[in-house]
Amino acid sequence: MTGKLLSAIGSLGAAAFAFLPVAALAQQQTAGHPEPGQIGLQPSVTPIMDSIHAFHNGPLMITITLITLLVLVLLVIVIVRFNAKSNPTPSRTTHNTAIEIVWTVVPILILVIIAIPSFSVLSDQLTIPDGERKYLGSNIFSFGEEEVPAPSLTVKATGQQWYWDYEYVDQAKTFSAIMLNDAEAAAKGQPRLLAVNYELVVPVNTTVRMQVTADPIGVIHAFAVPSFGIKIDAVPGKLNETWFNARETGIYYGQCSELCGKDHAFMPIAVRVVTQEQFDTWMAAFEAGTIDDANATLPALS
Ligand SMILES: [Cu+2]
Repeated sequence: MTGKLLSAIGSLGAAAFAFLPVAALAQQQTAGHPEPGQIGLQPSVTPIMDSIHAFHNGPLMITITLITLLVLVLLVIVIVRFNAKSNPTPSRTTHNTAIEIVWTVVPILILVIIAIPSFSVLSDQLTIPDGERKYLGSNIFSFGEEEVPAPSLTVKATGQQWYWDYEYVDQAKTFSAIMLNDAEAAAKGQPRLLAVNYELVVPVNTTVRMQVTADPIGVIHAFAVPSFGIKIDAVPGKLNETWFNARETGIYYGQCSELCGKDHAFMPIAVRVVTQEQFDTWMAAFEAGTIDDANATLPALS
């Protein structure tokens, strides 16, 4: 008896936990990396991540909440009305055509309703802006209302075992980004397991065409930066493309998001968004010298 009571309390507790994310939606973070105790998504600085926030906090959260409530109510009814004591002679029903149709059709309808904004966001992510096409932004049920300029910078990221190579394609400048150890990251004032020796530097409010591939004799990786709403596979021999346009300066971190081998967890992505003037100075110094010369033109991080 006590066991039954405990498991009933456990079910209620689990149901209550399911609603915690709703309470967390209000919280706002500014860092471009995960923070201790964080529950919600990382804050957005691009139109695509605006769409993902709106999709997650809107249709998805409402659907999940309603389904969880329905299942909770059904469970409580079963516990109260159909336990061995209050229902000693169970029904022998095996089929009920009406309810079987309902529990097949309703989930299909729910999936179709979720799929419409989901596919629209996916199409936005994978269509490089041409200056004409309008993007959803935070209004995922619009037919596109946000204008995005065509890309004026092309960056290629190549997944290596286990770090990232970057190339400014039009400037023909390349560098490798290697993760810093804990002491080096702390000295730089950057988060451990995310800080790298050289960040990818891009200008703010600029559409960046992001080309992603992997070492031809290597393995599959994935290039992901949560604050930008970017996640795309890095496949040997294939050039995948996505884009971002960050509206705030700062450092935004991501990680390889495809299990790729022993150091999969240790090939972080760090993108430093700077002003256009800072970027121009940085790129001029890079073209004239080394990446160290270029980074010397930027304010120190720590
Ligand atoms: Cu990887």
